Order: sequence, then C-alpha cells, then structure tokens
Amino acid sequence: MAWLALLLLSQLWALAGTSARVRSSCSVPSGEQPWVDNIQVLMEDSVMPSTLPNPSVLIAMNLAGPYNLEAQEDLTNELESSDTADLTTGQVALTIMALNSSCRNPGSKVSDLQREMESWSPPAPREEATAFYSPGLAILALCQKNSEATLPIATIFAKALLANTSPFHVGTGAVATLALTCMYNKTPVGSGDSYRNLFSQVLKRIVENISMRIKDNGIIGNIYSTGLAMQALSVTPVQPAKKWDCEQTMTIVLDEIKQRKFQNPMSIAQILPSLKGKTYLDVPHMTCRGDQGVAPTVPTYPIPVPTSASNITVVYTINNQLRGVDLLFNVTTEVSVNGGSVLLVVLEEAQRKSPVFKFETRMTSWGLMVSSINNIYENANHKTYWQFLSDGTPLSEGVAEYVPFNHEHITANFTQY
Ligand code: B12
Repeated sequence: MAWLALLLLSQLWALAGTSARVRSSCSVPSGEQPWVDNIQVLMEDSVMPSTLPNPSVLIAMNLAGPYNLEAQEDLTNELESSDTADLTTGQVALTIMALNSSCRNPGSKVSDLQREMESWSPPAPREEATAFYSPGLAILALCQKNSEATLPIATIFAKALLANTSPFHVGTGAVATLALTCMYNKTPVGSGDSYRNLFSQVLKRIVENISMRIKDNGIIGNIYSTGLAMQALSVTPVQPAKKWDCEQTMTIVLDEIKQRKFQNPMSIAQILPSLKGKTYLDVPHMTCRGDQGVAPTVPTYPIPVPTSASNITVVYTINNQLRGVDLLFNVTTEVSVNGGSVLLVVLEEAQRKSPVFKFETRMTSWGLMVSSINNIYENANHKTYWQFLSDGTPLSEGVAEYVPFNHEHITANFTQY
C-alpha cells in the first residue's frame, strides 16, 4: 500500500512540472529587431578562449538561438570541462543551466551543488538581500534537475527570504522569483499544498516589491536589473496589484540599447532572453538542433561613440573610514583626461600622479572590478568592497564602462555590504 502511495506521489511530482503557467509578455517590433541582433552578435563575439567562460552568455545565446555556432560549441566544451571546485555556488548553478541549455548533461556538477546547498546556512534577517542572489540561482538550477529533492532547501530559502528585513534588491528578487516559480510550478496540487502556499506567499511579497520599483518610464530598479525583472514578472503565478506595462518597459530598453547602454557582454546576456520572449525557466525545454544559427546580416547601425577632443577635469576622492582596517584616509585629487574616457582612465591617471591612488583590479563576468585601492583590499569574508559614487550617488556601472563628465566628483568609498 505504502509503495502505491509513493508511486502516486512521484507521478504527481512528474506531472506537476507541466502545470499551466501564467505568462504576460510583449515582443520587439520587427523594425527594431536589428538592434537586438546587433547586441547578440556583440555578446557572441565576446566568446574567446582567452577569456573566462561565461555561462550566462551561453544561456542567453541558446535561449535566443545562437548565430555563432563555433562560439556556442567552444563555450559549451569549456564549461563542461570546468571543475566545480574552482567555482562559487552561483557559478556552478549558472554552469549547470548553461550546459542544460546546450542539451549537455551537467553530470556530477548537479550532485556537487545539491550537497553544497544542503549545508547552506541562510542569511541572517538583517543581512543584505543580495546574499540570496547566488542561492537563488542554485535553487533554480536544482529545481530544473530534480524539484522533489530540492524541496527542503527551497523551503529554507523561502522562509529566510520572508524573515529578511534588509532593503529589497530588484535583481535578487527577480532571481528568487524565477527559483520559487519553478518550485511552485513543479510542486503537485494536493499533496504539496502547504509548500505551494509558502512559495506563493513569498512570491506575492517579492512581486509586489518588484512592481513598486517600476519607474514611470518603465525601468525596473535600474536599467541593468530590468532584464531579470522582466523575466520574473512574465512567469510569476501571482500578479502584482499594479499591472505591469511590458510594452513600455520594452520601449525604454530598446531606447537604452540605442544609447549604447548594453555593450558589456554580461549586460547583454541578462537582457537578451527578455527581448526574445524567453526566461531562464525555458532552459530545460530547449531543443538543440544543429541547423540553427543563420547569422543575420547585421546592419551597421552607426552608433556614435561619444568622444571629445577637449580634456575634462574629474575630482577623485578615495575614502576609508572603516574601523578595523589600519589605515584611515580621505584623499582628493583632480585629474585631467580626454573627454569620453572611462573612469578607469581617471583611476590610472590619479595613480600615475601619486602612489596613494595605487589600485588593483580583478576580472569577473561583468569585467574589471576594483579590488584594492591604496593597499586596502576587498574581503568577501568581511563583506568589504570599494564602492564608487558620483556626488554621493552609487554608480550603476563599473569603472571600465562609466564615462565621467566634466567637473564630476567621483568617490571610491571602502564600505561593507
Ligand atoms: C552581489 C553583487 C555585488 C557584490 C559582489 C560581492 C559578493 N561577494 O557578493 C558587491 C556589493 C561587492 C558589488 C559591487 C558592485 N556592483 Co554589483 N552586483 C551584485 C549582484 C547583485 C549579484 C552578483 C552575483 O553574485 N552574481 C552571481 C555570480 C555567480 O556571478 P559572478 O560573475 O561570479 O559574480 C561576481 C560579479 O558579478 C562581481 N560583481 C558584482 N558586481 C559587479 C559590478 C561590476 C561593475 C563588476 C565588474 C563586477 C561585479 O562580483 C560577483 C562575486 O565575485 C549583481 C546583480 C546582477 N544582475 O548580476 C550586481 C551588479 C553586477 N553590480 C553592479 C554594480 C554597478 C556594482 C558596483 C559598480 C556598484 C558601485 N556603485 O560601486 C560595485 C563594483 C565596484 C568595484 N569595486 O569595481 C551592477 C553592474 C551593472 C553594470 N553595467 O556594470 C549590477 C548588475 C547591479 C545593478 N543592476 O545595478 N556587487
């Protein structure tokens, strides 16, 4: 009798994945499609053997339908041979989804991630919301492989999210929505009702928070969280009180693409699925045929690169007031650089003028991140990092992308997250 009940339960779990999903979406007008093709080609061209293999790029190119099949194959092979011991939890999760999207078996990477998540200690209630970003990716990846085995971890994740009191973070909320929507869809009605209630309660809270971050122009959070937020709002089984205008968000995203806001391969990887009407929940349903990828004749849209012959002056302050770090300082300099230069050039110029402005960087999926200034290093265990601000407002781009204006005051502040 017991085995019959078990059999019935597992059948229900198997069926539950196919439950209907609510989906609101909108699409890119056909006349605007070349802009989307342009950034996709830019993203695919970033795949090179010398660079860090980026699983988000592979997911995006597979969801969109790859143009550069050689890049797709190379990236898939590189990710397949990567060793989970060298990767963080979030990177393993993205690698699993990327291999799935290429119809490859992620093999032991799934059990490695499952094991790691079984010993995961959830963030304390006052810890930064971004602490849920990578665990959210992990639950999403595990849910897509075996939702039943993921249930205990997803329950801990959902309860910890409910208990968290720190300010809401759109990108993290979007990833959590994708993860919990996957769990919700795959938990059978009836036997799994208490879990479904928990997931929908948490989803309701997150989706309301995301919808409160929709600006009048349609941007959700900031322009770089909008892609993931669009995915979240288009799959969630619980709708926000305020209806989301997908078309309006699509229009502003296309405008920003035309303004060259999406040149970084990682920013493209996070916006492209939404532009193609796809989400990370589509990853397990990919069909991999060898005949995809007829490259579009990419029109050369003349996107003007803003350059200026004249120099600009940037005021640059480095500040460390964190207790426990020996050296306290607040030093300001003025540097002159070519108009149109990125912030990195300002940092280099300041370093050239004085050793106090010495800095180091490390390579990440988003490009160069500043890891130290004046010999004070970021430290993941202490949750410290160098934050960049313009006249007191945090920048929404990194130093290799942000272009300062004349007389701007940039501060690098050593702080905690
Ligand atoms: C967590 C997080 C952080 C943490 C990372 C450390 C940690 N251990 O958690 C901290 C707080 C340090 C951080 C810092 C910054 N971040 Co941040 N961050 C994120 C977030 C929410 C998740 C990243 C993550 O864990 N990914 C999952 C793992 C598996 O991928 P990963 O590639 O291994 O992750 C690494 C990189 O993402 C890197 N990283 C994180 N942020 C940034 C930003 C830049 C510019 C670079 C180059 C690298 C980088 O740190 C991660 C851990 O090592 C993303 C959101 C998103 N949509 O991606 C924003 C995000 C990537 N960050 C962003 C920004 C703007 C910054 C800052 C420039 C903010 C500032 N004003 O100073 C700084 C970097 C400054 C510097 N020193 O160079 C933007 C980038 C947009 C863009 N076009 O460049 C994002 C997309 C958020 C947003 N929507 O605005 N960030």
